[in-house]
Amino acid sequence: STFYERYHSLDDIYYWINRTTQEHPTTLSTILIGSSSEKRPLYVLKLSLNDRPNKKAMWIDCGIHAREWISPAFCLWFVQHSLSFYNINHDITSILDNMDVYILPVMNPDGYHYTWTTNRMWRKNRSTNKGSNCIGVDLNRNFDANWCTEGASPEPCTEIYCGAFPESEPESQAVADFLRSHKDTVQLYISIHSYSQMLLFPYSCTLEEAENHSDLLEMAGAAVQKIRRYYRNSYRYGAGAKTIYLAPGGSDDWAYNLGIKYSFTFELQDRGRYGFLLPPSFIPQACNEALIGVKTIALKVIEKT
Ligand code: 0X9
Ligand code: ZN
Repeated sequence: STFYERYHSLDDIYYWINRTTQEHPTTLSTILIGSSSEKRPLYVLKLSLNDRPNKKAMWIDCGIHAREWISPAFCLWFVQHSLSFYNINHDITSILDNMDVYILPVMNPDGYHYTWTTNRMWRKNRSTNKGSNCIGVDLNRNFDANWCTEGASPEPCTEIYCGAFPESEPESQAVADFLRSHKDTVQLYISIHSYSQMLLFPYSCTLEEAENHSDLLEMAGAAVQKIRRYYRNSYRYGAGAKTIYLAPGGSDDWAYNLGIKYSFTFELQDRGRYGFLLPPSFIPQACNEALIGVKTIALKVIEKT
């Protein structure tokens, strides 16, 4: 199997970021956006194939949740696909002609490392909590979107602990700071998770409909239909709160409220047979499904704007 058909340790991913940036100095650059609570660097890759005035951008983050290994695997897959198929594949070419892409391969490096060394099923980051012996905050409950209301927990020992206050964690703060400072160019926000095969959009933090709900629904529907046609695999789609559960403090809702009106969360394979322990042999199809979904949505954003 190739490099992209395997899961990689955090050190391997850091090495890959370094080497891939060096091999593509004109198109790929590394931006240090902050560091984790255990002081690991948070690197964003910027894919920029040309210099157009007023060029827009999209953001993709992977690895918010430590145990969802298919997620960082997708970010690497996406970069590799972009570098290999620009000017070969029509869709990726038009996307990269019109947009820069910011990719955060591992938002939660401490948790990811911990799943490789100590506890494969760890979800949260690895920060210590004042007044508790329990470790970690759920980074996808730590953003400032109806923070710590129903669907999150103020109890540090739970898997959905929201943290002491919004953006209390260096990982969520680094992402929020970066997006705040790039909100005039970033038109599309995508967050990659697993598992359950869903394509979600705002809101997850309230049962209310987003202002452009019908747009988001149509885009998600088109993406899911393409995945079904090409790979014979089905994904459910809809507003998060009504499709899975109420879950406040998520990055997608926060990015949406910041003004990034196209905001999606993918839940990749599978539907529960292997769950987070998805075997490496499933990586190619799982990533290609997400790739076709991301492309469909990105092309629609370009069309609309
Ligand atoms: O609960 C989550 O954070 C995500 N599901 S997961 O099984 N990967 O943990 C869903 C996130 C949907 N979006 C928001 N809740 N904002
Ligand atoms: Zn997740």
